[in-house]
Amino acid sequence: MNGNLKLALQKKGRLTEKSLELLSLCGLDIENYSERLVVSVRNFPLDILFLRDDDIPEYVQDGVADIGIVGENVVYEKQTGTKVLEKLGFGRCSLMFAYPEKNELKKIEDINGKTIATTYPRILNEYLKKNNIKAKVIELSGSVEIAPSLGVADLICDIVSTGNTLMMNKLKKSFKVFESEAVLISAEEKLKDPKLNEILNDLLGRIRSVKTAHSSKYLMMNVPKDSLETILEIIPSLKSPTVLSLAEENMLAVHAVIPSDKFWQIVNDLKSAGASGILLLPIDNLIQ
Ligand code: PRT
Ligand code: ZN
Repeated sequence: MNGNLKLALQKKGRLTEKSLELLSLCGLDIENYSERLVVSVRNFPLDILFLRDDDIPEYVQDGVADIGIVGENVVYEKQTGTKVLEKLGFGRCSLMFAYPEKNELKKIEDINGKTIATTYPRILNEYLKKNNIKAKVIELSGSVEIAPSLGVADLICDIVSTGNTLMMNKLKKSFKVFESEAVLISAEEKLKDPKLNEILNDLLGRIRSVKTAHSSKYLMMNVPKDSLETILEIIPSLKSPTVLSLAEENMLAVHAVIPSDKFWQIVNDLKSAGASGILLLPIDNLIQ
């Protein structure tokens, strides 16, 4: 016990790189981790444990790690009782039904009496029960997409992101069972050890600031003084915009933090209202 907070991450897989990137954006200086089980962070009281993603909820629940980063699909399938502290915005995917192209699946009731192959039997069974559907569930440990062509199942229930795997296996996607993204989990909402809880809150604050910064941009522009009111009405600002005077007397500079996805919706309105020299800049961190 060195007093550090212990974070479990996927050792090698789809979530590894994005998780490390998030920590690095949080200002954490992580030593070269290749092939090591535990790595310390140089400038933050955190030890990172590299594990298989399927084991992370259990290790967190048992206290081997205090917190973990894992897909919601794994959290809900394992049902270890861990709590989701924060959604992290990467590793997005859906658990979906898919069936051979030559067949039809128009309504969810058409699944009645069918055989479904999946690696997520718990989430699937819960969904079937909720929708009052009786079907046979076959649990496989991988390569679910080949089950229909092998004659093992009528349809599958699997994770889909781009849909390429389904296409290559001549399967059509159908109803969505569950949507997932990477999440930060812990055994309890608040850690028992107050020191560890303080470190966790520091980390959570940084993660939230990185998330807000990534979904925001810094907007700068020059506006004629008499259009200021119209311009301020157009800007979907997170906080009150900054208005600065310029050397040119009848012009002002307006600066605001806006949600990134709103920019292209408002840019024409800004121009029509007389804004010029419009600049949109990325933000590294945004502490609110
Ligand atoms: O070795 P370890 O057990 O740690 O890793 P793993 O192989 O079990 O998991 P990994 O690295 O494949 O995925 C980790 C997590 O990433 C998952 O639990 C999901 O939360 C998330 N994720 C995001 C995905 C996908 N996208 C994804 N596309 N997990 C799996 N897939 C697979 C899917 O199972 C299917 O085989 O990719 C295929 C479909 O992809 P598309 O793009 O062709 O639709
Ligand atoms: Zn796994």
